[in-house]
Amino acid sequence: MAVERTLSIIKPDATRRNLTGKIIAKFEEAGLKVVASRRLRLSQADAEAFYGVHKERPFFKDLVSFMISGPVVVQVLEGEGAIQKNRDVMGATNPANAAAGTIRKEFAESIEANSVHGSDAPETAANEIKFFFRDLDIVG
Ligand code: IDP
Ligand code: MG
Repeated sequence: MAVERTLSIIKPDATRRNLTGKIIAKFEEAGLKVVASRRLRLSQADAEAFYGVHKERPFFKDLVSFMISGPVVVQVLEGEGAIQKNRDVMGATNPANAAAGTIRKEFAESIEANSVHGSDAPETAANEIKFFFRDLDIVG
């Protein structure tokens, strides 16, 4: 399988509970390598643009409010099949449905405050990485 890059976001519910290191350890244990990392606070415009694909969904407004409620850690993860591997480590969107050992099963508070974001396909991964990082900021 090819080496890929994917975008991860450690969400405000997780930074608030000081879980950044525990979550990064899960990525590293799965064979994913952090090749770029930055802590920041999203503006409302940033969050609306990033989640633009969901703007017609009933949860959009709440999701944006949640994502700007505290700092996030945006990261590029690299590895064999990184996009799917990251999704596997994250677990299902709703922690009630997430498999044992996944980040969302262990750490998520709710279907909204579910601790991590991960790109879902090669094209979204490329676009989401570009949203936060310049090529120069990514060092494999
Ligand atoms: P994903 O993060 O597992 O890819 P998406 O369907 O892309 O899930 O949804 C994006 C984010 O929107 C979720 O991670 C979660 O924070 C939030 N979300 C998704 N579905 C719901 C819902 O039914 N209620 C509240 N928030 C939701
Ligand atoms: Mg998604």
